[in-house]
Amino acid sequence: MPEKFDVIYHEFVDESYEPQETDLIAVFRVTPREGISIYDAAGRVAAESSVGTWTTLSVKPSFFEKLKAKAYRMHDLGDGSWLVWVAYPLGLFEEGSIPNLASSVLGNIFGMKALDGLRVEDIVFPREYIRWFPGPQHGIEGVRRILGVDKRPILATVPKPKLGYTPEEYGKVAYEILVGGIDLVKDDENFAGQSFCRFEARLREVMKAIDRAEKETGERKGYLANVTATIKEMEKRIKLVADYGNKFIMVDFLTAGWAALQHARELAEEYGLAIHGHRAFHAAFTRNPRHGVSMFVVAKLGRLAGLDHLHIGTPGVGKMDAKTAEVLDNARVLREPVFKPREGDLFHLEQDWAGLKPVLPVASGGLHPGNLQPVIEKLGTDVLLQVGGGVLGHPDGPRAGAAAVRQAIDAILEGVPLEEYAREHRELARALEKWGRV
Ligand code: CAP
Ligand code: MG
Repeated sequence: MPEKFDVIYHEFVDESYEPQETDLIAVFRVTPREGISIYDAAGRVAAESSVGTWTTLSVKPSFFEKLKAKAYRMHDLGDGSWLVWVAYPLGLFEEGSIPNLASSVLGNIFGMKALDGLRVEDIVFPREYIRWFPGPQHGIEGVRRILGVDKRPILATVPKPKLGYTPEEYGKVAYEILVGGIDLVKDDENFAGQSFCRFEARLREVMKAIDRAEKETGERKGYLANVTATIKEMEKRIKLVADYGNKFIMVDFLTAGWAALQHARELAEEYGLAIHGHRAFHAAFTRNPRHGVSMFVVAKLGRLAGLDHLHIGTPGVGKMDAKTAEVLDNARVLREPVFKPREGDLFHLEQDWAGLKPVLPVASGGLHPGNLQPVIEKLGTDVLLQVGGGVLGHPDGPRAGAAAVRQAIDAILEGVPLEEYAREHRELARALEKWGRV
């Protein structure tokens, strides 16, 4: 590497730098390529994600010095990778735009030749940055208020199979689920407005089901209607949801994009809707511990952008790959007013949310009445439990499946062992017979 080249990048490393209160801090896990020092690697990350480029330049704009990011701390993880802390001056970022932040800090740097791997573990937002964002409109309390559910976990079901229902069939199954005791029917992520089940026709049928189920049960019910689509279509769908009197929308925000989510959040404000955040696509970049972006960062951006619910995985059980400690950190960063890292956790920093409302964490993926207990024990009751196959797969049908989930919740909250409760509750007994318990 020519010396001059290195010097350019070293300008972006300053171990004596004390981060300012207004700086945005990112924590990277950096795996330098063989022959590249950690200084060179860290400097490249800070440079390319702020104002630097690969060569010296013959021009110097007036804000250049002020906008430089600084890699100010490096820690050897002893496995060829390092943690690197980079401070970004606030002036680097446009007000209120997650796409702009992502283009800098979650941008070109992942592809740099000098690195074998780069993972963004945390981004800490200063108060001044948070002020530019609305955060959740309803938050946990607001969602509980909409549904009239005080303390227990909120329950949702995705009718399975994922696709194939006509609007009428979907309405029928939605009714069974709701009347059986579930609070929310949730669309699957790839259920949009396909030819066999157009969005408005489905919405109409689900709203009829909600109406009937509310009258029969005396409980409030809702529909996590998947409005994810092209922007204009999404706008139409959000308005339709509000016109039909439903209080929720679902946005698959990583496939739709941050701008789509932020736009949905603006419309949700107008119509008073709560937003359910589904995260399909996340594992493409959250799963590799050496490269990509952590779910922790996605969760933080989700809170900033204003999700009311967000999928975070299932601790220790279920069908998706998830590390319990990470799931719990994700839940804490969504719910707590100030996130504090666990003892010895170097990957995360403290985050004061400056008053943004908390987001309801969603545990989903392979849940059934027999494995809800450890989820509640680990995540508590301020959680949304989504049970899809675990309701629709009940041997006696979706209504019995929904009842079994509700019975399992009652038993867990009353502290009664599931087997004992199942003696008096046939639906739960049949579910445990099929899936067992953990
Ligand atoms: C769950 C689900 C969710 C996953 C996604 C599914 O259904 O609807 O999309 O939970 O994972 O299609 O698999 P089941 P995550 O209840 O039938 O498993 O929540 O981890 O983002
Ligand atoms: Mg799904």
